[in-house]
Amino acid sequence: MSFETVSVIGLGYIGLPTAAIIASRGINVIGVDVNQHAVDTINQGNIHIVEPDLDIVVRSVVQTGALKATTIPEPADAFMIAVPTPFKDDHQPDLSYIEGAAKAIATVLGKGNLVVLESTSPVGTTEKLATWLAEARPDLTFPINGVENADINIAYCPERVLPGHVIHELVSNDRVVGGLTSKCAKRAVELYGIFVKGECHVTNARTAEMAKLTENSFRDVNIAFANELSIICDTLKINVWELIKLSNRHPRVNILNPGPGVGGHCIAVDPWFIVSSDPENAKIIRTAREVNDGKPDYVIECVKKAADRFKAPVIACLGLSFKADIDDLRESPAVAIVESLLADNVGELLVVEPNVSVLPKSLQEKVEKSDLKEAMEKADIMLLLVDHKEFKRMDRSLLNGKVAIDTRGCWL
Ligand code: SAJ
Repeated sequence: MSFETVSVIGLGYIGLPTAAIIASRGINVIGVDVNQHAVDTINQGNIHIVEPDLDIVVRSVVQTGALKATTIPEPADAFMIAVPTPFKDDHQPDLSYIEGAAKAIATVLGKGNLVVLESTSPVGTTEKLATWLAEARPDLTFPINGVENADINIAYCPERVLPGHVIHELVSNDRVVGGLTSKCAKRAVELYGIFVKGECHVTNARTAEMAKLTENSFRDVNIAFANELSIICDTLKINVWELIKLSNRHPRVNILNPGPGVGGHCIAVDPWFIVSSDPENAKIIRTAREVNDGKPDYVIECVKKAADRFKAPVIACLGLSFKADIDDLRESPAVAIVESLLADNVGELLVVEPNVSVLPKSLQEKVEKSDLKEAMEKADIMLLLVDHKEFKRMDRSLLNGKVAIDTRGCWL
């Protein structure tokens, strides 16, 4: 049976591109989001997030009528859930958005439907999703407690796309598809066959959930290794960037880059889902999180030491986003560092961020946004926080006579 109508629940950084790509393959797509502004923006053919080329795809599928956004779920052949899974204050996962999505779609579920969870989730969440749906719809059968041929198929298929490359990676990346039964997985592979050119690797839901957490934790641990090395190298007066470059010439060594800390809504969050599942045994994964979360404090101390050398230090903070050449400030270590320098009155701050038009609220009243030229002229200390292209290609001779603190290894 083919999929005539697909519904995507959650129209954010993952859901909207997924909905638009599926619609571009001639499928009728209903996008659902609780945010009325997002729904209205999309229905006008526009987008409420920043992602290269997404606007073109959305505009075209809205114009042809293939994609429609709404706040109220409607019946469909398949439902893909792409809602946020943040953590709470104690690093415990917050599954309330998934539970909310389950309750919303339960009302319109019909026999033969497929439900796929894409949100990054702790192991066991797909089983919970099945239970929430079953509680809401006692008239249907679900693939739980060994039921093989249930009315509803349920699978987990984590998103894996890199922000900034989403449109390309959505199609080209391999996918891991974990079914609650093998029939569920088979049906999900058919769904992804509509738009994925990469391979779909089939497993069970728990393994697929863990695969996603493992991928991001692997990256976090590797970055923590690099961040720890960067601090040790400062003590030993060694250039960590040169060291890593040389070490990576070994055929089996591939160390990632140190930085001011790890940001974004994925790598800095997902490892905690493993820690919360097995706190006693998740030692390296927890320590990596702590090392990366501690790096901003180390950078702040370095700036304070440098500032002590000046009577009235002027500090240019270059970059605010969580990584290069994007406008996303979520969980950004650069923002945390600037906030802390401001709170501690370390000096006069000049903040340069070419990718945003206004500074975040936490900074707005305390500091003006500067441009690079002005910052270069006035600053005693140049603090590079994000490796944006504008900073990488800047004339190094302009740094002469200034203290340069380069957290990204751009000005070697
Ligand atoms: N970072 C470093 N050093 C590095 C690489 C990254 O300090 O060598 C920092 C970045 O500056 C940033 C943070 O880590 O602050 C995260 O950036 P990222 O580029 O590593 O990852 P994300 O969060 O943009 O996307 C990741 C990707 N996961 C992996 O590469 C394993 C992406 O494929 C996932 O889909 C995404 O998480 C997600 O949504 O989970």
